[in-house]
Amino acid sequence: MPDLDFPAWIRITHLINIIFISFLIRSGIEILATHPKLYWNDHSKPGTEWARFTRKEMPKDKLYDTLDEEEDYSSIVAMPGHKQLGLGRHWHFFSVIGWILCGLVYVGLLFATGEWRRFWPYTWEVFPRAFQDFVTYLSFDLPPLLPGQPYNALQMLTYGGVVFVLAPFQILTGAAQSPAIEARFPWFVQAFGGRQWARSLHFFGLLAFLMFTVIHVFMVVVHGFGKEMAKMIFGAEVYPVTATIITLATLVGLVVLHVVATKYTLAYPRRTQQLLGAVVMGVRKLFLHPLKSRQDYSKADLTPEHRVNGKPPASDEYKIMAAHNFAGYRLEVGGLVERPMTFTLEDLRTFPTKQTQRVLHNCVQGWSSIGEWSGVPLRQIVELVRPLPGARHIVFLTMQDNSRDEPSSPGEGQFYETIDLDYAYHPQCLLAYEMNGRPLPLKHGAPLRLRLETQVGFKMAKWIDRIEIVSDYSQIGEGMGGWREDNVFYDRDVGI
Ligand SMILES: Nc1nc2c(c(=O)[nH]1)N[C@H]1C(S)=C(S)[C@@H](COP(=O)(O)O)O[C@H]1N2
Ligand SMILES: [Mo]
Repeated sequence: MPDLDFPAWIRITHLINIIFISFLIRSGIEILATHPKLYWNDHSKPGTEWARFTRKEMPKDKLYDTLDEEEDYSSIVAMPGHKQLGLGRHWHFFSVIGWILCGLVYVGLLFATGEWRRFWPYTWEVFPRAFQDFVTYLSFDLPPLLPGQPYNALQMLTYGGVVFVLAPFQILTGAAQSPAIEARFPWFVQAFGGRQWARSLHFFGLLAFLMFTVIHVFMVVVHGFGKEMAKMIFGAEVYPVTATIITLATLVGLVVLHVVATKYTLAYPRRTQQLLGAVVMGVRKLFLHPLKSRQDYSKADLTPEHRVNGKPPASDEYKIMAAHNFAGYRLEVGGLVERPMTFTLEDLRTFPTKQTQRVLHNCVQGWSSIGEWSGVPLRQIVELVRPLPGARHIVFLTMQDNSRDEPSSPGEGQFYETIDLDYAYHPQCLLAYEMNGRPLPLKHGAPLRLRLETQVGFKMAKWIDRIEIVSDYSQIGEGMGGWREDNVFYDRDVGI
């Protein structure tokens, strides 16, 4: 058996890994900031969080939404910081794609070259040895390497654990937070104990990575900084002084990269959204877009107080219509269709098919709730109006004007969202007029809202008054495909 060493590909992937991991950590903290509370229950019931990273107290006596709970974290810990969830998500998903690719190359080469044996506890002896090594470190001594191995027993188990346990764990708990994956494979999220368990466990994964990094760097210093860095840079214990200089220069480079990326992101949010979005969108279209929802939670699973996001329309017109149980409501469906149509709420309620679904709702901010929604499958409306050739997207225009209804929000104007036309043919894509067996409450979107269970919550427009089928959305609003995409730089096809 040849002695294991530090070939160039191990050294290079190690460096690339540091770059992506550091962006994953900061952007992950940005995502946490938008709902800085962790739960062990899928209802995300206010007050039941087991951890909170905010001092804000929410009012008990008036309607607030979860955007009011968002925290503004500094750019020093969060990427990019300052309540930029959309941009933080772009960085998180962009980095995770890079990180997984780098990890696949690394693991592939480990197995192709036999270097995987550096992590394989080839005898049971390794476990008691690792404990001895631990005691040795505690007595300020350095444990011996395993024979023919680059590591001592404790290093072997720790590094092996990070590569083969912690990294996959973090990928799986991340995937378990994707509405598309949860909707298609409900057992998968349940295997983790539910959506909020997955989120909490993902947070523990973050802590584990942070702890590992701190101890790892500390141990490199204990073992002899120059010598250890030489192994990471040159693959052998040579030129410790040069290695130290290169390391320090690399660290400065890493900090500069973070500072430049952060400043660029905050200065050019639209460019960042477009650049990173182009990469992330391709991957999501490939893996998440085709997944179809198959959820069927039980009545007992329903959330007693489904959480809320977005403030109801405050116009007199809406209030009067609501006071009359929406008798005057008209849903217009038009655009690039053969037969534009108008529906009253009564038309929708007496539609031949009424579909009911009990499903998990995932807000982009991280909270979840389980609700029962009933209404007309969107497919049926689309089939009635008959899209013309070239029709590709559906636009949902709502009665909510954010300049008026949510003046504290960073954007203005009418709330709208667009989805790809093929989503209308997904099994649990619904125009809902009922929730939990009752007419849709005002705060949940009365009289009509969209349910598209493989997507994050913000796509599911509430208070819909017009549906338009179009070939292209670039002329609508800022052209990014929705109010949140336009104003807070979210991504458009959000299966995660
Ligand atoms: N018109 C409109 N629809 C909207 C929103 C909004 O602000 N305005 N918020 C979205 C977001 S971010 C979420 S999470 C869901 C919340 O749905 P719920 O309040 O019924 O839980 O509605 C979505 N639909
Ligand atoms: Mo949301």
